[in-house]
Amino acid sequence: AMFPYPSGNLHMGHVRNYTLSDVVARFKRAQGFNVLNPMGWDAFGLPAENAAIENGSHPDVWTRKNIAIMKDQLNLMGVAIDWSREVATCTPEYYRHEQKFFLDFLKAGLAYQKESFVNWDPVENTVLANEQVEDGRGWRSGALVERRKLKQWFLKITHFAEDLLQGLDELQGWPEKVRLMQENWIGKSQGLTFRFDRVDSGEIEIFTTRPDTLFGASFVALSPDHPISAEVGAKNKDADAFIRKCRQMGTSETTLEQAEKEGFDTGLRVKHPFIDGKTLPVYIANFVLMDYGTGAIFGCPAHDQRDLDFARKYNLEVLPVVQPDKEIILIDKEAYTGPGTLHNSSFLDGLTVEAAKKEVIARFEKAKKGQGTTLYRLRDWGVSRQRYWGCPIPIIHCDSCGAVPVPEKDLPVLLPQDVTFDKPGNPIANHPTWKKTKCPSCGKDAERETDTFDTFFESSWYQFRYCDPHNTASGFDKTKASYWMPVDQYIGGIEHAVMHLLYARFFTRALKECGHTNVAEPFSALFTQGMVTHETYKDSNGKWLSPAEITKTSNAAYKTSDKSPVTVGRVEKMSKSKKNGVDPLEILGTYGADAARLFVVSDSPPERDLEWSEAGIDGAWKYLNRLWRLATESDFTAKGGDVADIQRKIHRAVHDVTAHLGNFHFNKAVARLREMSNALEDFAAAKGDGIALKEGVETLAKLMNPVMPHIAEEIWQKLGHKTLIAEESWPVANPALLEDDTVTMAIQVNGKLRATIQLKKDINQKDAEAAALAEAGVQKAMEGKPAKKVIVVPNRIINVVV
Ligand code: ANZ
Ligand code: ZN
Repeated sequence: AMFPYPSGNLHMGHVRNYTLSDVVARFKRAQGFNVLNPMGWDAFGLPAENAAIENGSHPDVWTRKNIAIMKDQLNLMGVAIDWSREVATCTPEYYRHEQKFFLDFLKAGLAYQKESFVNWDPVENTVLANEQVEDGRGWRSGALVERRKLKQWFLKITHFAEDLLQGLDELQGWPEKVRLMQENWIGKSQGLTFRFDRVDSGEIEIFTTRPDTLFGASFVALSPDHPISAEVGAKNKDADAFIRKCRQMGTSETTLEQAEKEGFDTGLRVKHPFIDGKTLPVYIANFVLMDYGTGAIFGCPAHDQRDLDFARKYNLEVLPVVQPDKEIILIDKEAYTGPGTLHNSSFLDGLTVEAAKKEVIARFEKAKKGQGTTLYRLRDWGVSRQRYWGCPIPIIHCDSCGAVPVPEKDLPVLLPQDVTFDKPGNPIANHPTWKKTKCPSCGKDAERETDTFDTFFESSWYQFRYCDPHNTASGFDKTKASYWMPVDQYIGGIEHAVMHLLYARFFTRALKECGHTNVAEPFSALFTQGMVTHETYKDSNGKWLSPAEITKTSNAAYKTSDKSPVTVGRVEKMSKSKKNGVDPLEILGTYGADAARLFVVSDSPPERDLEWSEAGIDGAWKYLNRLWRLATESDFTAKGGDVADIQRKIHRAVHDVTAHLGNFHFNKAVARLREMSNALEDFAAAKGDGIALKEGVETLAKLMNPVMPHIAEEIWQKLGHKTLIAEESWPVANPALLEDDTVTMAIQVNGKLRATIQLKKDINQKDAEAAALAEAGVQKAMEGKPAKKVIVVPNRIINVVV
């Protein structure tokens, strides 16, 4: 399971996640697999620092306290975790190894420093990765992100762009949706890079994926951060003001995508490469990114929506050059981006889009003015954060030698404990002495890097650490890691589809390239569970109320304290802001862990959202009580009677529950358990054979154990066993008992259907004949005459001739 951030309390999402993983672990273990079900703490990060700022607790103390609490809660849930392998990423025992990995990455050219524009979160006072910017806002603070230029450390995830993309094909155990999201994030594009000649002098290099549309080009646009934009800005105050305005936006693509398209006409012009005498205006445009392609584009408004919006705004030419089939299309407010045939395009006329792309690329390559190019949208991973509660980046800055790696013998670079949070900015940078040191290379006074790693750094390799958690030499032993890895089944939230899961895939490749592992992919199968949701409630003033504050009757809801009316709102993901969360601790206290576990797996398929309800958890609890009564109040001494039917039911249940658990159809598995226990209850009520009944209840206990381990264990004891059910092996269905052993046979008298009859399968001729002749309907049709002949078609028809 994805390890939690130690916020201080488990929430229902955790309960669901860790129940699912525990069911898998217990089920596979019973089936005889060697199962590693570890747990750890993604323990660095901002909330600890915010708590320090708010209430003066040290992040270290706060985090450790939270870990202790949440560990207790996980144990209350009965999650079967191997705590001897517990990992907390904020400990030097853990993070020292990633400092070493980082130095190895540096040596291998997989880590580097560069000055770049970053997303600056003005509330959290830190840099955010593009992935951490949502709709132009910081993913945690919600503050509008600004663009700033800073020197940052980067990991070269782009080095593996193609491999990360190709590798997705092999991840057949991942949801299609997640693979698609990663594919889009990597964003491979094939196109052409070429240079326009400027009318004055010099060139502008652009990247396009649609070289076929070049005859429809009506402008060229530069990124505000393009060097030519800077040149223009240096001479022109208005241009400069426009560039500054653009910088107020973040760097993420979605921000740029959503902003209104704006431009500034530089007055420069370029020559059209294929049309003598034609020139195009050059704009600075807010929607052109500097770090994609060349930071400059040509716009073809007829076939690109952004370009069209831009052209309409600045009255630029809109010239269609691609038409679908034979129709002539008119471009008004919508660009045509589909396939078709070229026209208005000189030597391209009549070619398909694909053929025209090839032709244009060939011409540029021949003229040595451009070349076919493959681009990836994926950017290198900026890992520097200006925060305290993270792993120190093991670098020393020297005026003479530059950025010098901390020598391995000096690792770990420990986080200072004695920091204060009273000033804005980074507490380590504010520390009076910590950063002062000597250059390892020349011995002169130097300063430590005060940035810490993005916390996704820690979560990129913890799965390796679980394989060898106490290794002090190298983070983990290669052979031990190869024994367990890749993770056979990873379970967590869909919100990690891109960031964490892509970083971890990259990190594995980087570790491999540096010789730390032979493992190629970290997670061979991934399951993403749905959210836990709940109704929302508001009082008469529109204030959110928690489920605990209200009372619901069958047709109304009111506030428990003063009986005032309550509006019942939509079912939404449990959240603090809407107060619609339910505290797992309260549930565990009231209903017990098994009821909670049972409810979270039984109510809906694990990949779907689960709506939490009082009625649901109550139903689960009632069912547990029934199971308990079945196991403890049944008469196991009754003797005799037919046991074939109940045995068949038991074995079919074994078969189906096994299949459902194996396919993550946990809700269906629970439904089958219910059918099975119903059958056993009926059998007990009918005073069925005690030995068969007991066998049935024992089998039921084993089947329910992955979901309801506490009650299963207790029942096992009550049935007289001295062993643990957790150590029992999984029941195996007897194939002979899975088949129906009766058949329905039709009986005809002189060719007419007179009766149907249930008979034992493969019954012998004589018995079939006797049974048929004893049927009332048959006797009536025979009118007292003797049978001349009886023909039995085995398992199908009995023909009586009179
Ligand atoms: C001309 C053109 C005509 C384009 C047309 C599209 C349609 P993907 O698929 O995302 O790679 N582009 C190139 N560099 C850019 C940058 N730095 N910032 C913003 N836009 C950029 O898209 C590539 C297309 O996005 C390129 O193809 C370019 O516009 C634009 F009918 O060139 B196209
Ligand atoms: Zn030096």
